[in-house]
Amino acid sequence: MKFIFVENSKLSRRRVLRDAMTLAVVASPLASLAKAADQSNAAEEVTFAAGPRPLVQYPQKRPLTLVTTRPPHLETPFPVFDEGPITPNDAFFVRYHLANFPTSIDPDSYRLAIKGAVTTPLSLSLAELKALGEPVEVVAVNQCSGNSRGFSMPRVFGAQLGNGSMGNARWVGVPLKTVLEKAGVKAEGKQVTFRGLDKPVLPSTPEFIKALDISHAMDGEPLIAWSMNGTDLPFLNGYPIRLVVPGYFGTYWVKHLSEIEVVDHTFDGFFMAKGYRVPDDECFCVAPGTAPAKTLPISKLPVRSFITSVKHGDVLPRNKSVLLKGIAFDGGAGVNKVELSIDGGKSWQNAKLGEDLGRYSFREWTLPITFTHKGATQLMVRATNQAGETQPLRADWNPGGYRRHVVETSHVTVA
Ligand SMILES: Nc1nc2c(c(=O)[nH]1)N[C@H]1C(S)=C(S)[C@@H](COP(=O)(O)O)O[C@H]1N2
Ligand SMILES: [Mo]
Repeated sequence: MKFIFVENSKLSRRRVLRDAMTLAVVASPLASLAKAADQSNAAEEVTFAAGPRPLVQYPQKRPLTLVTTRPPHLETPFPVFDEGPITPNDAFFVRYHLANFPTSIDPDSYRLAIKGAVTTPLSLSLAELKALGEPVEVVAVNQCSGNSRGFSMPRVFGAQLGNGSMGNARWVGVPLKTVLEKAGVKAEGKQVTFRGLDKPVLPSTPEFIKALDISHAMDGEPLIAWSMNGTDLPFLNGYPIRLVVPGYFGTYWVKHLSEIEVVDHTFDGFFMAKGYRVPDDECFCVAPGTAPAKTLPISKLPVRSFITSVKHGDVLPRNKSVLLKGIAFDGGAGVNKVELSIDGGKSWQNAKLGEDLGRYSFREWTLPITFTHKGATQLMVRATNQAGETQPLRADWNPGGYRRHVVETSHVTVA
């Protein structure tokens, strides 16, 4: 694994990043891990099923769980989600599709282009972008479409992700709408496409370009964000600007955003027309192992919940109150109810919801439980949103292993 660094740096930020990158490669076992990961076959990559996955150290990050090295895909170690509803920047997961991602960016010469079916094409500096209007703020979950894919049965192709390809942060930026209004969208505008600075290594690899319908792009919700939890975006999370699409899967949250184009058709690039598609039916699922007849682009996050205070194999005391704790979230209807079952789903008890940080945020929940029966116990957690949507007891399946949101079960022992 090699990072290419631009040798020309009066900018301290650039130097810091460069040194940090160098440091990471030299001072960590990254090089050998990268090699090991490259040589492993697909089956060995499901290490969370077979044993613990290695932690790796990247710039501006604490050690994160390695999924793939080229391009980097790093997951948040699950215990981080028990620390609070906001995922710290240094623990936030990282996902790239293209190995040629930038390792050095000069904020002073950075430009965001707005082009296509607009009356005034723009090339905005970061200062100009930030001066376009009052900054807005949203706390929102960024979750990879394939989060938890590694638990799909039958197994599906693609990186075998655990549950750590998600995170919740406070994003600040300018509404995409403000930028598009400044450029003036022409009547023929049908979709808006987004691309970042990362490039394919091979010409045959498709570029990472995503699209939103013009109505969504103009509804005031998607942001062009430059701040995450009160500070600049970490480099690997899209510095200096990224798209934030509250309620939508992370695939739309284009990092190192450099080009916005209004197009007069439905964009048919690989990552819209071929990748990130789900069965076009009510459950976005098909019978396990079968292929859907019709698909559509993945969109909103389904309602989901996790127990964070307990992990598989934990031993819990009997006849003593144990405070169970976790998180729940959805695509923006808002979490309404979180229930727990300790008897395999026969009966359910309501948890207490924590502070409401907004309808796109993780919502903490707590529930004190006194276990009275000794032995193997299944803790199940199920959330329901304001729209009445809940989680299935048996996992939905689709060929991409996308949007998993089954009721999670933790196997513990009461002693
Ligand atoms: N430029 C760029 N943006 C991107 C991607 C990418 O490969 N390149 N991957 C997307 C996907 S699929 C996800 S899940 C999120 C992950 O965001 P993160 O790396 O900040 O966690 O970034 C999205 N934005
Ligand atoms: Mo993703």
